[in-house]
Amino acid sequence: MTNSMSEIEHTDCILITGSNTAETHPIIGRMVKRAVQRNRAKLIIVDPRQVELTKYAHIWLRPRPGTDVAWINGLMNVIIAEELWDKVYVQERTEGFEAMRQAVAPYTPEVVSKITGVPAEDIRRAARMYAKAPRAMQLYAMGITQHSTGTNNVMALANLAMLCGNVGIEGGGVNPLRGQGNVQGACDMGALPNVFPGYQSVTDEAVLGKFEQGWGTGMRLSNRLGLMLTEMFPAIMDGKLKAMLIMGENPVLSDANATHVKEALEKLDLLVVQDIFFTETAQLADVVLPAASFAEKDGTFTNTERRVQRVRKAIDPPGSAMPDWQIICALAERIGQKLQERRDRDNGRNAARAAARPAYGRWDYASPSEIFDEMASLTPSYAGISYERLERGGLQWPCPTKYHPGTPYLHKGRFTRGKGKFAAIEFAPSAELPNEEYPFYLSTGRIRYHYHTGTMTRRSPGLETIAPEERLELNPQDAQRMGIAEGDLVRVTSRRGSIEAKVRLSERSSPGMVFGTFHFREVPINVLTNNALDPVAKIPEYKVCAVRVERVPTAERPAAPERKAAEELQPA
Ligand SMILES: Nc1nc2c(c(=O)[nH]1)N[C@H]1C(S)=C(S)[C@@H](COP(=O)(O)OP(=O)(O)OC[C@H]3O[C@@H](n4cnc5c(=O)[nH]c(N)nc54)[C@H](O)[C@@H]3O)O[C@H]1N2
Ligand SMILES: Nc1nc2c(c(=O)[nH]1)N[C@H]1C(S)=C(S)[C@@H](COP(=O)(O)OP(=O)(O)OC[C@H]3O[C@@H](n4cnc5c(=O)[nH]c(N)nc54)[C@H](O)[C@@H]3O)O[C@H]1N2
Ligand SMILES: [Mo]
Repeated sequence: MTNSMSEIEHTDCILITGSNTAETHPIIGRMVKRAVQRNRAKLIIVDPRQVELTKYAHIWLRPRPGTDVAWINGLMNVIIAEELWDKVYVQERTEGFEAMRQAVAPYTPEVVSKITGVPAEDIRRAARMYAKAPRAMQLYAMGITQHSTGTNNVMALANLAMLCGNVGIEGGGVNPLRGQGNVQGACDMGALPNVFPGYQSVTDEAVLGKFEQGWGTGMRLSNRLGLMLTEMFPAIMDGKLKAMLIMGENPVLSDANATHVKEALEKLDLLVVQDIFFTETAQLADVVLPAASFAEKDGTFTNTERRVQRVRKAIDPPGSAMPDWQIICALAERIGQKLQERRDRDNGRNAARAAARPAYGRWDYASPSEIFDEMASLTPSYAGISYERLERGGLQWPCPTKYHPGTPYLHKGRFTRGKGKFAAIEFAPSAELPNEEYPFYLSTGRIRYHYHTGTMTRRSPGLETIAPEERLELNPQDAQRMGIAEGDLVRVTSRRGSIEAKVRLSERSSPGMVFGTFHFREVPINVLTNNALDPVAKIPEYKVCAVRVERVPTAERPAAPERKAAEELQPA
């Protein structure tokens, strides 16, 4: 997030799009409810699904999935036409306005209405409400990013925020709600194919030199860009990638076009999986490394508002499980020894003598806090943070020095890059649209009671009692037309595969759309999803693909073993 969570309760207008906030970020969802009820903030929701927070919204726009650039450009079109934009801010703090103005000129409310299905007058109302608010905050999540146009969707939102002077102020901002507890921290630490910790580029010679020295590598570090996760599966199929270490991911259930993913993983020469449970992905592994869970180790998590917080070990890990950092160090040490032996052999030297020397950096850390200190010494945005300081509470980066209080919101006074840059963005349709053969939109996501592939939440008897099985959400109009009743079994088929699940009839999904989750291994919905990628972020189009829905006749139905398993799990 550019801004902080607490600012939600100190703003005049909140625009939420592509985020089922009340279910997926319940704490932030509560803050939004309070902002509306107690502080009279205006709430605009833009979502194809009738999410819980629409009950609190002043305006709810319901666009067709995958049409975000169109409505966002439409809002800007109105704001410019009605002279509601922040001219001083645009003049002083931004560049590229003219090109953006030209790009949004064709997106009149009437044109946008045709693309999105949202009434033109609603586009005007939303534009006025957002632009007239002294401070307006945007919250978004996967409904914006998980598209083949995800990067453009985000840039369009940034355009809108800058047009109204809402970046770099308290109670404003463009705020992606990060998903996992520590996904922000993982990115900050360089768990990306192109950067070191703190987003320092691997192609920058000065940066490379700094890390070689700081880590004591004794060799040049590679300046080559790695692959994104979604690029790895095709690379395996092409024979370019032979071995993989998967740590804390279950791609067999979570990645788009799952059949293809499984095929790729089976083709690897070596697959190592490091997880706290024996997952569907671990079942394909040559070696499984048991890891300790969050409650069984020390460390830090960096949350969605860039706040670094301590996590403290509460219980011992079971069996031979170890904290991830110890597993990584142990692996690295052995790999370093092997590399050194090979190098010495090539150089004709004595391998035994060589093995005694520390090679390829040091891996003998005594504690996570020692690792943190080394990282902070090489990472300007974390430089002022230490475990000692974190004892007194979390700190928000950038925190460049020991006495710096941390940064609640970014781009204050000036943008990190200097001037805020408008981009001219054109609407483009999703990679796959419904047609006669596949007439429905499939949208996928989450429910409140389960987490992702269910490795953890489906082991909780309480949650299993509330949500024991997948229920595909179908609009009652469609159901009636097709003779489908609540609880009926349907077969859903896309160009990539087919699954069977029971339906729940609900107005939450609009006619022509079905919604399902990826929480249940019995209904692996990613067999259906499209692995078309955004060209920049390489994120797959989880939120739009075309499917066919058919009722499965009773005679064809198998006994439902999953149902039984769920019942066995229920507490007596
Ligand atoms: N209970 C629970 N909470 C979670 C998780 C979980 O598994 N379970 N996972 C966590 C993680 S890692 C993440 S990333 C977050 C995800 O949090 P969210 O992104 O809120 O979760 P999703 O269910 O993917 O919902 C996306 C929303 O986008 C909407 N949407 C779909 N298509 C479009 C579109 O084309 N345009 C727009 N504007 N909206 C669209 C959907 O209707 C839905 O309301 O949740 C986190 N929180
Ligand atoms: N159809 C569809 N697919 C999606 C999405 C969608 O909206 N629709 N959303 C996507 C998104 S946003 C996300 S974030 C991904 C999530 O996809 P994944 O990350 O693959 O899903 P998880 O089930 O969270 O898997 C995390 C794994 O980490 C393990 N684990 C937990 N704690 C630890 C630990 O401390 N150490 C180790 N080593 N392992 C641990 C868990 O047991 C689990 O197996 O799914 C993506 N897939
Ligand atoms: Mo996520």
